[in-house]
Amino acid sequence: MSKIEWKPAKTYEDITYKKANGVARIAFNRPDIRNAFRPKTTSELYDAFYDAQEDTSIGVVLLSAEGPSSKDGVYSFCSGGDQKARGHQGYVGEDGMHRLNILEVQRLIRFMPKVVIAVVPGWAVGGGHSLHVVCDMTLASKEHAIFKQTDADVTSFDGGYGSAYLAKMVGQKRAREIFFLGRDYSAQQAFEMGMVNAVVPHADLENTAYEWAQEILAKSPTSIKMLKFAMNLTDDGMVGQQVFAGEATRLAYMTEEAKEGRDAFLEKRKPNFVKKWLP
Ligand code: S0N
Repeated sequence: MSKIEWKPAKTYEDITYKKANGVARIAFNRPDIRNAFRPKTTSELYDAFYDAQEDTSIGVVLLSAEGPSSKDGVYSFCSGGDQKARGHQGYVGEDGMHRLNILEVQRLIRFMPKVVIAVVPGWAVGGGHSLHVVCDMTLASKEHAIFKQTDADVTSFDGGYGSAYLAKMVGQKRAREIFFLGRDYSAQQAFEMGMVNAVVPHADLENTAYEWAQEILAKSPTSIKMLKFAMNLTDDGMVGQQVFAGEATRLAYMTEEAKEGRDAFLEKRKPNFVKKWLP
C-alpha cells in the first residue's frame, strides 16, 4: 500500500497524473486492455509530461500504470499501440487523423531536463517496452513484470530508441533476440541483461520508486540535468549536442560577460569584456 500523499494534478481519460514532494507520477489507465495506448493516450501523455517538464517544483517523473485489470487481475505497464485504433496509415485518432505521436512522447522523455523512471508493475510489451527503454531508469515488479517485444508479430515496429538504443543497452545479440523471437522475459532476466535497474517486490514498487526519486531530488539539479544530457549526447547526434549545448548557453548567460554583451548592445556601445582567458 502506498504511503505517499499524491495530489491529483490534472484529470485525463486514459492516464492519471499526480504530484507529491517534487515527484510527478504519470500512469496509464486502461488496465483492461493491458494499458495499450491510442492517439488520445499519447496526446494526454505528452500534455502531462510537458506540464512536469515546465513545473519547477518537479525534479523526477515516474511513468507507471494503474491496475490490475478488473477483468482478470493481471498487471500491466503498457502493451504498446492499441491494435483496435490502427488504420491503414497508423493509429487513428478521434478526429480521423493517423498519428505516430508516441515518438513525440519518447522524445520529450528523452530530452526533458528531469529524470524519468519507468515503474513497471506488469506487462511491458511492444511500444510499452520501448517506453521503458527510453526512460532514464527502470524499476520492475518482481512478481508481475514481464518484458516482451511483439513489434514483429503485428507489423508495428520501433526502429529507433525501442530497438537501436535497446541494443546499446543490452548488446546487439540480446536486442536482436528480444525483437526477432518475441519471448517473455522476467524482471530478473531483464535486470541481468542490463535493461532494468532493480527488481522490487510488487508491494514495495511504488514506494521504492518514490524513495529513488527523493534520493535524486537531494542532488544538485544542474548536475543531474547536465549528466542526463551528457549521457544522451553520444547517441543523439547533433540533436544531443543541441540539447547539451543549450544548457551550456544557459550557464554562460549567468556570467558577467553575458551581462556586459547584452548591456553593450542595448546601450549602443562596444562591449568591454573582462579579459580573463581561463585555462
Ligand atoms: C500484452 C500481452 C502479451 C498480454 O497477454 P495476455 O495477458 O494473455 O492478455 P490478452 O488476453 O492478450 O489481452 C487482454 C485484453 O487486452 C487487449 N489488448 C492487449 N494488448 C492490446 C493492444 N496492444 N491493443 C489492443 N488491445 C490489447 C486484448 O485484446 C484483450 O482484450 P479482450 O479481453 O477484449 O480480448 C498481449 O495482450 C499482447 O501481445 N498484446 C499486443 C501487444 C502488441 O503487439 N502491441 C503493439 C506493438 N507495437 C507497438 O506498440 C508500436 C508502437 C508505435 O506506436 C510506434 C512505434 C514506433 C514508430 C511508430 C509507432 C506508431 O505510432 O505507429
